[in-house]
Amino acid sequence: MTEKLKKQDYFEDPTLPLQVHIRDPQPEFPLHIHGFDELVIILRGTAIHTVDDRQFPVKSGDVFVIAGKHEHQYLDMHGLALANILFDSRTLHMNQWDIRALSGFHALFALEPVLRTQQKFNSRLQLTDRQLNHVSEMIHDLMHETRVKNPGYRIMAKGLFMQLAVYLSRCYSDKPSSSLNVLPLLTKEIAFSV
Ligand code: RM4
Ligand code: NI
Repeated sequence: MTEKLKKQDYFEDPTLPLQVHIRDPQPEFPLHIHGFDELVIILRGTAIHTVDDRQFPVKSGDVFVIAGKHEHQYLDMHGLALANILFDSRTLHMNQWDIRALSGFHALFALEPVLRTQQKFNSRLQLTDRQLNHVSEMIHDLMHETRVKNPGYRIMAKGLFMQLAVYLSRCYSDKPSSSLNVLPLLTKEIAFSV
């Protein structure tokens, strides 16, 4: 049976549905599913990412979301380091205000995780070096906020996470679409209709 990772084992603060883990390096870890979702930013190195029996090469700058129920594992890792932002989409209520109008948001957080096997991962987001540096700073700020726990840290952490989500969604919307990737077209329709 594939192991299911539990929220209580991976979230340090039960009152905050967000947790940043920097895996540098990412250790060997068995195939698993989660009771939460993961936003993964590959910081360095390469690996083969197994998701639901399909294999995708991943490398520095790749960004993707693993919804809890999908089983995954990193194999053949070469210097792999990643930021793993665990979040609980049921309690975070990300789908608010004008983030819904961003086609990249629907692509990254809703459609790509489901359609990735058909799209053969061509639909993933790949950050430029400049974007990856900026994202690393944002992750650092988010991690600091969740650790130091100054008054208001929860709303600040959610604000920083949403800022990161919007930034990544904009990067996704800006990325040139390839003929193999129909997601940008599909998500423009969705963003237009909400
Ligand atoms: C592991 C690996 C998994 C993640 C857990 C929380 O090291 O990155 O993908 O689900 O951490
Ligand atoms: Ni995982």
